Amino acid sequence: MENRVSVVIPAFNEENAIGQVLGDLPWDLLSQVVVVDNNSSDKTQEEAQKGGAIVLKEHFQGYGASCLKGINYLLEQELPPDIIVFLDADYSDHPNELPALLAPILQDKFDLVIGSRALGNREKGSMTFPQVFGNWLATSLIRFIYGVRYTDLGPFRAVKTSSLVKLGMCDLTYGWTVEMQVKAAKLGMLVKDVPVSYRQRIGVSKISGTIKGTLLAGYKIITTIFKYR
Ligand SMILES: Nc1nc2c(ncn2[C@@H]2O[C@H](COP(=O)(O)OP(=O)(O)O)[C@@H](O)[C@H]2O)c(=O)[nH]1
Ligand SMILES: [Mg+2]
Repeated sequence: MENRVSVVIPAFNEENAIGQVLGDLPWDLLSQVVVVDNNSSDKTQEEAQKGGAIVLKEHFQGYGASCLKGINYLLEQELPPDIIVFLDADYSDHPNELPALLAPILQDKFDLVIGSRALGNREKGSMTFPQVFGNWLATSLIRFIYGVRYTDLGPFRAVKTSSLVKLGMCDLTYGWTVEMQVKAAKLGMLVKDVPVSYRQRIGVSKISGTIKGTLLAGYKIITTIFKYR
């Protein structure tokens, strides 16, 4: 397999973080880096352009909608990537750990590799208690219902493009990450968790840092697990 790798980064008001995320990516391994700006009211778009990314705009407010926008753009290219990597725009993930996510796909033919914060080094305060508990609950339910062991629903992940297309992703908001994992489990794809580091974000959290975001995300994640069983 050739290894053209592209990156999709959904971003909503991350002007102080996105430049650092882009700066730490291993660009020599990548063909295209796409930042999907989701109605940011700050300078996210300008900072992403300065950092060398292709910037797309998604008007429907949602994490999944933004990821889908990035995927569709990459699929329309003359030479679409073989692998697509997703990560967050808040500098919580460590972009220089990207090669560890690629290795299982390149060497061992895995379809989907999840960067697991549960297996890796988590900076104190980088995840809230509901987030840690929610990930444990969600991964336990997935193990029980689908028989596949995941340790996290983390945002930093790599997937073979051909497998991603087979998943037919459709969640437009918070169910995005778990939808990918349960569909991969259901289809019997080869999936693997690898440890990744996680640190306190730059700027303010829009999801886990708010009660509304936590409740909406938790509800969406649990209902998504049951939806595809
Ligand atoms: N596209 C898009 N991205 C979002 C939205 N809300 C948050 N994000 C991005 O999703 C990532 C995770 O959001 P964050 O606020 O850090 O949530 P947390 O990690 O759960 O605390 C960050 O890169 C955000 O910029 C949204 O409505 N649309
Ligand atoms: Mg975050």
